[in-house]
Amino acid sequence: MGTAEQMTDPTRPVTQPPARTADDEPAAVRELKERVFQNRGASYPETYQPTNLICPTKLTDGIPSAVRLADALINGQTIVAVADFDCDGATSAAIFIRAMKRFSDILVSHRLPRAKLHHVIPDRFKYGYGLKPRLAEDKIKHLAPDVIVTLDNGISSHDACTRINQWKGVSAANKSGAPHVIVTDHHAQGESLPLALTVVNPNRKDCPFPSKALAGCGVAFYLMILVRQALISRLKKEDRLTAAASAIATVQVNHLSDLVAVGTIGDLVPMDANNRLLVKVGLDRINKGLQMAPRKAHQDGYLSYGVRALLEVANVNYPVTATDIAFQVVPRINAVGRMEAPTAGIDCLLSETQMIAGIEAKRCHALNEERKVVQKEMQADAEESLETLLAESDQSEQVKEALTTGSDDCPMDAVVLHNERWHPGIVGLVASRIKERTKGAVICFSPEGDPNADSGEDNGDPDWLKGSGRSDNVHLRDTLAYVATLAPDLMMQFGGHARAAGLSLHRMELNRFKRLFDEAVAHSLATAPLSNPVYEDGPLPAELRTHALAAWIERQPWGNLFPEPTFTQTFKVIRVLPVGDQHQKLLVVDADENPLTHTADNGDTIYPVAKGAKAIPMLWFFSRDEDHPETLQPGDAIQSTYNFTINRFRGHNDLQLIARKVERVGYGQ
Ligand SMILES: [Mn+2]
Repeated sequence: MGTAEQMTDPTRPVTQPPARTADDEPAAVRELKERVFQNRGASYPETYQPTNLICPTKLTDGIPSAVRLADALINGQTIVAVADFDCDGATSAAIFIRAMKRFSDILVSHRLPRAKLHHVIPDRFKYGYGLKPRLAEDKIKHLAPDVIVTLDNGISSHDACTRINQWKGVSAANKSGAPHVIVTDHHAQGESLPLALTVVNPNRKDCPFPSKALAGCGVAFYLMILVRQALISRLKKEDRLTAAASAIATVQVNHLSDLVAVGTIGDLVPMDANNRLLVKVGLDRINKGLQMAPRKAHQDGYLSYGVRALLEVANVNYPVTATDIAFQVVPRINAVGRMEAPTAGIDCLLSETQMIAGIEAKRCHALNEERKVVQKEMQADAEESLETLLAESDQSEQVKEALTTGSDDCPMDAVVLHNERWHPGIVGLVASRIKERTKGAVICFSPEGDPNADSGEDNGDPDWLKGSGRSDNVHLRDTLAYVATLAPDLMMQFGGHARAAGLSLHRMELNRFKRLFDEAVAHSLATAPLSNPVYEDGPLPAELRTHALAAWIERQPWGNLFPEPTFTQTFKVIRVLPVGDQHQKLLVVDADENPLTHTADNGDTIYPVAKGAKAIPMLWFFSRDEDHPETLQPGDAIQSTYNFTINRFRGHNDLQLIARKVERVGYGQ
């Protein structure tokens, strides 16, 4: 179905030829796009020019950090990067290592000494998250670093920084003998900053950087822009090194945009204007790279071997969308840390050959399959616990009714769950699922160590619980900070941001924590509740359902707080086909929003088919089960909220609606 066919569509209402804008876009299409962007606090059109990127020099401590790293590169010093294994941490590390290695290779080719670059990824079960004193002693000290750089972590590494500052004779380059620590992070700071050489973080209290939504990988990317600049100005000052300066100037940091897009989408940071720009540039480069030979795409900085291999194992084809990245690539990287092989994701993203990338991507894929099985069991446990908790609690009648009728909605402001069998790598996902039902703040605790680990293995302290929380109603980190002011001795540590946080707690304190958490959530709800904007984009008239519009939707940088458009309107169901055991495919045709004034014999409201109506398939996932094999009949009128997409399958490109919500409203005629 091409545009030509739509232009001559006889069912299309006869109107004035649509006014054309300067961009040769029909006014109705432009108005629709403007409405979608406006609903998300943006204005259409957006220009995704690199010059619109917020200036890197606005990051407090950005320049001194870059100068120190440039110095380390030029003098062949030892640099150790410390990251986490989640998607943001892994992409941050890959951005840092790949850019620094590129700079270093150029310097070496100009007869400067080679800097030593290492990366350290803590095993979550042994060392917890981020730079910790024990990790520093066990895994970093023996590398004799001159500079330690934290990526996507470090803002709460006070103890580790203090410990590292006391080291003697570790760094030959630094006068004190202790390595310099450069913290790069995006998580909110606590009362004070760690005692590091520099702290680059848009969320440190004194940082004027206007976007607070930058992910860890965004901070790493910005730092690399500054390091490039610092190297150029430093090398230019010495006559014998001006050629090296020119060579460094040819390095384009935006060649790492594929990693920035993956990390930014993966960390679920709000898609503000700056993040949209970063993601859009990355997506465009990924798609351009997909149409090039893998080697050329990797070398020219369009699509790295690692990201390509992850797309391949996930069966994602051109064009790659932000949704594909979020649901296909990110979980495969995240699965790795959760399933105890923390470096597979980073190894994949750092691959310099297609073969290694393929092997590592397959490991990520296999671990993700394993993760799905474990998660399913844990979710069943968590939901059972939730129901017991609800049944025992003195909740409102409304909640009890929701529970007894098996409805998904069980509104609760604060829920704390604990299960000895839960796996510490997955409690966050469980908390997420419970939060979808309660719409409040949820914290799930598991033992700190992996319950399935071999005994005798060093595996967390059995007296401590690891908690992971998600929230829709209050700022979770601030709420935990309030708990800490009520009971300063309670939590060993906590951190996070508005909608997600982690903490560790002695198991004896669980009941006390529950009580204080309830109190803190009530306090936050009264003083600073979080809002959850609802994005509704109204109806999508039949004449606007074109391939061009669907393709435009595919290319936009959708994400957290900037979701893909959802349209709502009334349809008549023409056909209902089961798909697999759980899904259905409907064929629907536009119905009039206004029902007829008379009703059917059985009292059903009757909706006439709309003028200019068109039939279109609608896929409705997870709409059937054993108890409800058929939920709709041909002839039914439904009100549906849906996304508008292109189904690309075996060379066919067919327009298709993906149902998000379907409600039978009557009969279609
Ligand atoms: Mn992060």
